[in-house]
This record gives sequence, C-alpha cells and structure tokens, in this order.
Amino acid sequence: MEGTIIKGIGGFYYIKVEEKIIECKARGKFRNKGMSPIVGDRVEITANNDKGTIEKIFERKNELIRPLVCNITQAFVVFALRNPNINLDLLNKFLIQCELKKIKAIICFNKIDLLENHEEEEVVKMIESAGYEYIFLNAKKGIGLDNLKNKLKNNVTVFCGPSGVGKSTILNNIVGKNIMETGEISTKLKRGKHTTRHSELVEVCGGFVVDTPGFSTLNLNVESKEEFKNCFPEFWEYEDGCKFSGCMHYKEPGCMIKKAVEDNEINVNRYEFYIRTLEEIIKGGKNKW
Ligand SMILES: Nc1nc2c(ncn2[C@@H]2O[C@H](COP(=O)(O)OP(=O)(O)O)[C@@H](O)[C@H]2O)c(=O)[nH]1
Ligand SMILES: [Mg+2]
Ligand SMILES: [Zn+2]
Repeated sequence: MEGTIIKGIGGFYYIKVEEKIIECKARGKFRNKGMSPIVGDRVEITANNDKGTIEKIFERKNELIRPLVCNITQAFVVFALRNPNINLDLLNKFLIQCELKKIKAIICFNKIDLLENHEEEEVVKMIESAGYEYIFLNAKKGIGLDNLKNKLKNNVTVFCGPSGVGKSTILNNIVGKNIMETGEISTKLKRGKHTTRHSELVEVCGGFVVDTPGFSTLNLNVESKEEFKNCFPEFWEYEDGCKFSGCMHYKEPGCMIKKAVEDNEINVNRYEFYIRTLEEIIKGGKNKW
C-alpha cells in the first residue's frame, strides 16, 4: 500500500492511506542509512489491520528544515500591508525561498481592513510583474478565506511569512480548530521563537496543510549566483535575448533584462532587489544572505 506520512511521534509514523490512518514503524535499514522518514513522505507500507511497517520511502520533491516536512507543493506567503508594515525585500526573500524549493507561491495580503489610500498598488504591481498569484484577506472577519480554501485541493500547503501578519489566524480558520496560538507581536517576542513542536499534515478541502508555519529562518543557502538568478521567473522569457550567454543581467552590455526594466516590463523594485542581493552574494564570496 502507498500513503503519506501525516504525523510522526516517538518512532511511530501515522500514514494516511486512502481513508484510513495506519500506525507504522520504520524498518531499521532507514535509520542505518541515515534517512529517517519525515512528515510529508510518500511511503510504501505493509500492514495488518491498523498497524504496519514502512518498507520504502519515495524520492522527495523537496524538504524544509523548520518545520521538518517534505513534498510541499504550495506556499501561502502571508504579509500584512500594515501592522506590521510590509517589507518588500523580505517578501522577495520568501519568494526566492519558494523558487529554490520548487514550491508554488501564492501571496496573501492580509489585514486589508487596515488599508488606506490605495497603498497596496505599488506592491501589487511588483507581484503582478513577477507573475505571482495573490489574494487579499481580512482573516479576522473571514474575508477571502474561501478563495484560499479553493486552492488546497491536491496540494500540500505550507504557510510562511513574518511574525504578526495573521498566519495563525488564517490557519485556525481554515483548519477549523485552534491549532495555533494567535497573539500580538509583543507577547510573541516575549515567549521566544524556537518552541519546538512536531508539525503535522492536516487534511482540509481535499489537500494537506502543514500546521506550523515554515521558512521561519531566512538564511537558506543558494549554491551559486546562477541559481539565485534562476529564482526570478520574470527573467525567463527575456534571457535568451541577452548578448552573452550566462549574462548575469548586471554590468553586461546587450542585456535584455536591463532593457525590459527600462521599458517597464520588469518591475524596477524586483530588479533592484536582485542587484542588491547579487552584489552581496558576489562580495560575500559566501552564498548566504
Ligand atoms: N486588523 C486585522 N488584524 C488581524 C487580521 N488577521 C489577524 N489579525 C491580528 O493580527 C495579530 C497577529 O495574528 P497572528 O495570527 O497571531 O499572526 P502570526 O504571527 O502571523 O501567526 C492578532 O492580534 C490577530 O488578531 C486582519 O485581517 N485584520
Ligand atoms: Mg502565529
Ligand atoms: Zn542579461
């Protein structure tokens, strides 16, 4: 039988196989090879009634460290435009993370009740130009959450975004129970960030949701500046036209990305973020930021 690990506690794994949940142990060979099963794994099991053994772990599409889950297909990247004010560089870093992990990003602008004077226009322009989907929410009142739920089917979805933007409020609403504590930013900080908790997959609307927000630390490594460059989907349709193959769209002449920025086809804020970060990567000689 094949299934998905939805929970792991103390050496036991809970595998969702069709409509059943089967408690399994893993064969010792996995531990010996240093490849323990984790939540999100697609596995092959043998079982009697509702107890079984994990025989095989299928290849992972991707893997997150915190929370430790794998095979994520989609991320809801949650930001508020206000309270806390949106930080565009941080938003872009979350989008880079998603690209690195081959996760489809959907940006959720929460707290629209706090908006004044169309202040969302600039960031929406940036997001549209980069080609990402986005959604406006007022999680406190439940506005827009049905749109999110409609995107869950056949996906394994993780929430990410900075503290205080409403991730827990949205998760609790979507999952229909209080799995996450919500609160003001100040109380969060007092409690300390690294409370360890085992994440689970919760089944909602024909898909799975990770019950703990992901990407809380934003210092994922990029292997190379080329890998970083490839994290900008809006570059892809232009780069074949650059004069130099391997153009970094930086100081090279005949660069079609720079031309697209001048022509307002690629968003200048995204491009400037790209250049700033690229310079850090080059200067640092280390692939971290
Ligand atoms: N005004 C407003 N406040 C919200 C909204 N959604 C959540 N909040 C509040 O924002 C604060 C932080 O929410 P929380 O879900 O804990 O954020 P998290 O840190 O991202 O998990 C809480 O006080 C929520 O009640 C919203 O749509 N509008
Ligand atoms: Mg929270
Ligand atoms: Zn170029």
